[in-house]
Amino acid sequence: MTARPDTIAAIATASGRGGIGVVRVSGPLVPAVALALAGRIPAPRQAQLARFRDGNGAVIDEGIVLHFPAPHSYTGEDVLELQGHGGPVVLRQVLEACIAAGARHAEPGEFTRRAFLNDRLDLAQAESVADLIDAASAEAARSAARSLVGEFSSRVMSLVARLTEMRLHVEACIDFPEEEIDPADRAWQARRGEELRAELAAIVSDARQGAVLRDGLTVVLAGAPNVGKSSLLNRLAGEEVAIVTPIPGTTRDHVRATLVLEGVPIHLIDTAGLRDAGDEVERIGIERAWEAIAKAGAVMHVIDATRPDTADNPLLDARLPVGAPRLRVTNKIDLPHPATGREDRPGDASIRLSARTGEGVAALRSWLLDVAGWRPHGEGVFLARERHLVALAEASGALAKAADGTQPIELLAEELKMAQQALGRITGEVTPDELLGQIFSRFCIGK
Ligand SMILES: Nc1nc2c(ncn2[C@@H]2O[C@H](COP(=O)(O)OP(=O)(O)OP(=O)(O)O)[C@@H](O)[C@H]2O)c(=O)[nH]1
Ligand SMILES: [Mg+2]
Repeated sequence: MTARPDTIAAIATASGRGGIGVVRVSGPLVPAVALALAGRIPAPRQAQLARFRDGNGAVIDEGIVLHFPAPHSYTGEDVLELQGHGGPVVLRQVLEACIAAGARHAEPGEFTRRAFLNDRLDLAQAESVADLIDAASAEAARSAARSLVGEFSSRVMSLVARLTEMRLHVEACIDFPEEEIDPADRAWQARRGEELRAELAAIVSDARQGAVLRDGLTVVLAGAPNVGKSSLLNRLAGEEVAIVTPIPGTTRDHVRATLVLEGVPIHLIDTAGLRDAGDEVERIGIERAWEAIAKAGAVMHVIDATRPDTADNPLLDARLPVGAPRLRVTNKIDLPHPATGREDRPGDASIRLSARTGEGVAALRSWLLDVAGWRPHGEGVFLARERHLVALAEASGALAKAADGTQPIELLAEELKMAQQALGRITGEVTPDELLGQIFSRFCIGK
């Protein structure tokens, strides 16, 4: 037996003054609250004009009442909306009248938590409610809306369904000694494992872009001393955040600036020029530069067009985080420079610009937006969270082991189970014994 939930109430609109303001109430006492404030229980889902009264019968406001009986409401419980005038004092009085009628103040997120507990939303959808409200750009809002209507969840769940099917197949083979398992079965499993891995990789890529829309992208400016990293940072930031001098080794500590492009936060980190020499302070600065590079979401390798020797840095190539996009930025093209083209390399994104004149910087901004996952009319990107990425990575690690194809079938079964559990955490499902039921219903006959 679960305890009967209590009734919660809160001002649902933003604080401050506005044309209208809404107090929302959810729980079993909704009819009593409606009677106390509006003098009647409004017909379901019909806007009705009413005077809102406090406990002494004094009129607080006049507005619209809306009643959504359970379970067809946001929370799945009885819900009452009191839409009055949007002044902070009047809204507080309406809220206090609801409390006097038996409701209590809602905690942050409590309406949405109830929606999840009552299966109105899954976990990923519930999270996207907050993301939609917090969205800093139209693109982030669109991505959150896609998660809210369940696009992210349904892709995860369709993957879980296919994973379940594969698990059934594998579990059915487990009762047999290894040598008696039909090689065709093993081949089917290997194929299916590969398909699932590819689908998971596609989801990971969309989710990763979505996470960048939400949290921003960290981009490190790296390269030899004096190539113009700090000048480029200043140019992008639109202000003199970093010291610029003709002396190689000017920058030691990181200099940070956040740039907001189309609502997407880009966190830029300018670092010390990479070289062997230097005093103690510079050496520490360079060590820190390597640390920043190792953690970067993307790296700009800045090259001096007049000094082709700055184009090569095998160490930089080796120490880039795997999967982090890298851009070769050839700077100082306003100066006479040899036309070697050595700074460009096939397969690498590259841009030629001048931090001094600003030529080519627009192309750099579009590269940053592109790498951050911003699309003009973005399709398919989900506003994922770190938690989703961790779960997806875990599932993908387990599937990679499962797809190996050589391991004993018991281990394969175990890896698949782990992959499924990791994915189930995204939508908040807890379905441990569900699989057993399916096995019995589908495989117990004769096998
Ligand atoms: N002509 C020209 N000069 C530039 C350009 N960008 C930077 N410079 C000059 O190059 C010198 C070095 O610039 P910085 O921005 O300090 O270079 P850095 O890469 O940050 O150097 P360190 O911090 O020492 O690693 C300065 O004298 C700048 O004025 C450019 O696009 N054109
Ligand atoms: Mg510098």
